Amino acid sequence: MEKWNDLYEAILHGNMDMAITVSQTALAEFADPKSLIDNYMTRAMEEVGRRFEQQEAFVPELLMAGRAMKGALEILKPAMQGEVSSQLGRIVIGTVKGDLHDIGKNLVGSMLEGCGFEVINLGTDVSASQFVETVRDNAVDILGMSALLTTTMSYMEEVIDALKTAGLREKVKVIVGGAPVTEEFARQIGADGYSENANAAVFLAKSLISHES
Ligand code: B1M
Repeated sequence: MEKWNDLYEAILHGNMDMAITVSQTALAEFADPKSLIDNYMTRAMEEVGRRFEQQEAFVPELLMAGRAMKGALEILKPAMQGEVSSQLGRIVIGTVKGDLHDIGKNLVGSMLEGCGFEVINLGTDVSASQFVETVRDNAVDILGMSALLTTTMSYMEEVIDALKTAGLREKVKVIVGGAPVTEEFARQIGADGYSENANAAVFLAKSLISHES
């Protein structure tokens, strides 16, 4: 059994108390938070999703797993935020309208924050006008959108169109992500970048900022 397998089991079975306790123990033993997330927590969520697809798990199980994952992330978050010497840029992120999935988006936000970006997190179910107003009023460098549903990912294009209508498209870089989103889809809708996971989102954001200056 791998060392922190209890964390995988806790999230898979939606046991938030156990997920929190194991995360605390792991940090006390100097485990790397990123590897806990990648090797145990995200894998558990993938397994919950697989079971849901196979009708071996249902919405309450998704909810409980999501709650356990969030509880553990709250414990790990402070340990992911290293020394930040300068502000790299300002990013607004949100999950698009109609979509309530926020675990991955929050993970991306925490990693960006930990790596020196100022992050404005608009939450879930974010409309095009909320994105546009936030970009307009806050001198935002990058707009990041997340979608977990095939039915909501198309809304990303509506947000990009709304930015164009507001005359803001050239002022901000747009990045997209989420399980159903692909590099090709990002290109099709006219985004500036796509990333598969939170680590890659940080690299992408840094590279877009450095090309700007
Ligand atoms: Co839902 N759900 N869900 N769900 N859920 C999925 C997405 C699903 C794939 C499950 C399945 O069928 N296998 C399926 C979508 C099918 C599809 O569209 N093709 C699904 C469904 C159908 C639904 C409902 C419709 C179920 C129902 O009610 N009948 C419903 C929809 C509600 C709504 O949004 N309107 C629903 C509801 C829920 C819960 C609320 C119960 C819960 C969410 C809790 C929460 O987020 N607060 C939930 C959960 C937990 C899941 C699964 C199991 C796990 C999602 C997750 O948190 N993953 C999911 C199955 C799966 O994804 N395997 C599923 C862990 C997270 C770390 O990964 O979010 O992918 P992820 O984020 C990654 C990358 O994608 C990327 O980086 C992150 C970190 O590495 N990334 C970005 C994400 N955003 C990014 C943005 C970026 C860059 C990278 O730049 C800006």
